[in-house]
Order: sequence, then C-alpha cells, then structure tokens
Amino acid sequence: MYRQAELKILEEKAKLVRRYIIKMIANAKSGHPGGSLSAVEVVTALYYKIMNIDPHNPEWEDRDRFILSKGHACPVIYAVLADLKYFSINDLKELRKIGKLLQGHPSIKTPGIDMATGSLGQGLSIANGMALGGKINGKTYQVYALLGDGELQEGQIWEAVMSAYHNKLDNLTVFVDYNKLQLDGSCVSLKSFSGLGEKWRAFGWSVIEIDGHNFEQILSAITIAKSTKNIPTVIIANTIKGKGVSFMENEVAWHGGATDDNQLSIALNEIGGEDAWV
Ligand SMILES: Cc1ncc(C[n+]2csc(CCOP(=O)(O)OP(=O)(O)O)c2C)c(N)n1
Repeated sequence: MYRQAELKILEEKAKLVRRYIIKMIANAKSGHPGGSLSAVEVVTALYYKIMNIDPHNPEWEDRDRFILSKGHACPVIYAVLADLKYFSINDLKELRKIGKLLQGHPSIKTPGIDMATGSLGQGLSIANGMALGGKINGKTYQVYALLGDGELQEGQIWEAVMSAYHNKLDNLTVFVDYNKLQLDGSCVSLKSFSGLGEKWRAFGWSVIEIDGHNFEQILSAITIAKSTKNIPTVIIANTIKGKGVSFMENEVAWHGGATDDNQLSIALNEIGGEDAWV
C-alpha cells in the first residue's frame, strides 16, 4: 500500500505535466495532445517514483531506460524532463521549432531521451536490445517501454515480443497505453482484435491489466513486474485518450491539433494545479 501523501504528490505532478503538455502544444500550434494526455500517469509514476535516474547525468551508464515507442506523444516526457531539470521550462516554448531542443518526435540530442522514436513499431526491439545488453554486461538497470495500442498493428512488435520471451528479459517492462483509439478512428474499427492480454500471455509474457490513470495500480503493477523472474512483463494500462480535458476525452479528432486561446483556458481550468511556465 502506498501512503496517501505519496499518491497526492503524484496527482499534483500529473496536473503539472498535463498543464505543460497543453501549453507547449498550444504555443507550437501543433502536436499530439490526445496520446500525450493518456500516458501522463504511467510516465509520471515511472519518473517520479520508480526509475533510477540522475538528471545531472542523463547518460549515466547504470540508469534505468525509458523508450517512448509511441514517439508522437513526446510532450508527456518533455514535460517531465523539464520539471526534473534535464533542461529548462523555457525549452518547452520551443517545441517543434527547427534546430531547437524539443523536436516533434524524440531525438537523442535531447538530454534524458534514451532513443529516437516516431516511426511506430520499433521501440520494443530497441528496448529488447537495451535489456539484453544489460544482462550480458551484468548490469542491474531496468528497461521500460511504452507502446500505443494502434502501434501494436505493426508486425515488428510481435517479432520483438517473441525475442523478449526467448531471451528471458525479466529486466524489461512494457506498458501498452490502451486508450482504444489511434490516428483516425478506434483501433478495433481499423484492425479488429480481441483478447489483448491473452495474446501477450500466449507469447509467454507475464500480463497485468490495470486502470492506467490510477497511481496505486500502476505502482503495484511495476512492483510485481520487477519481482517476476525469467519472463518479461507487459502492463496493459486502460486509459482515456485526451484524459483530463473534457472536450478532448475519447475524441479521435484530438489525436493531433492545438487549442486556441479559449480552449486553452478551459483546458487549464479543468486540469487545475499550477506550473512554472511564465
Ligand atoms: C510506421 C508509422 N506509421 C504511421 C505513423 C503515423 N502515426 C502517428 S501516430 C499514429 C497512430 C498511433 O496510434 P496509437 O499507437 O494508438 O497511439 P495513441 O492513440 O496512443 O496516440 C499513426 C498512424 C507513424 N508515426 N509511424
């Protein structure tokens, strides 16, 4: 059980992260709010509570790794990294500007970004390599990857799922951001599937299904994942695309786009909390 005070701190961080996501996309006048907002609690729990990292030394060899395989959702990780001081809050104001630190998809030129992503389907293969490399080199770091549910339509994911099992990558934990929507419709309407958990289980993985906006469930699932030996774990996080902003929730139109001034103030009002963007 986590103490209420710890959970409260994470709830406040989630508000902060949501505020930055909305503000930086509004400022850039483009970006991907829906899939950034659905991943807020998972990324917040990892960075503020779980991962062994050092913002003063982003390339520390023994750090835990995080691969945002659904790279278009990078505002969520930029918000967290800025708050942790990997770079400044002012950098958030230059999202998607050519030559600046925070590109529209993650780049390893950005402090704290472990791998460039954006072409969907590749992140799990990269995470596998990092996890396998860690084992070969006797390292104890953990590797985390976040995949989109639409992204699971990429065949390369399932090759990587087989490899991770084959290589007994118990230092790897994958999250599926199961928000049920992708770019232009619901996942099932574009390529129907059922029994997501059963599919991963059939490939030999340990499977945990949770509410991906509930910190207690996220933290407990990671604890179980870390203590599961010999097989990798997938945490299927049931989420809501656009979570936290009523007019964006479950609206596929908010996969990409930016708020106007009026929508921005409504969104910030609904999210609540405060931030350091001045
Ligand atoms: C290989 C590849 N094909 C297409 C795209 C364009 N694209 C960007 S986001 C997206 C939808 C992704 O859906 P999902 O994985 O469910 O992400 P989420 O809904 O959580 O944002 C697509 C098709 C891409 N980035 N890479």
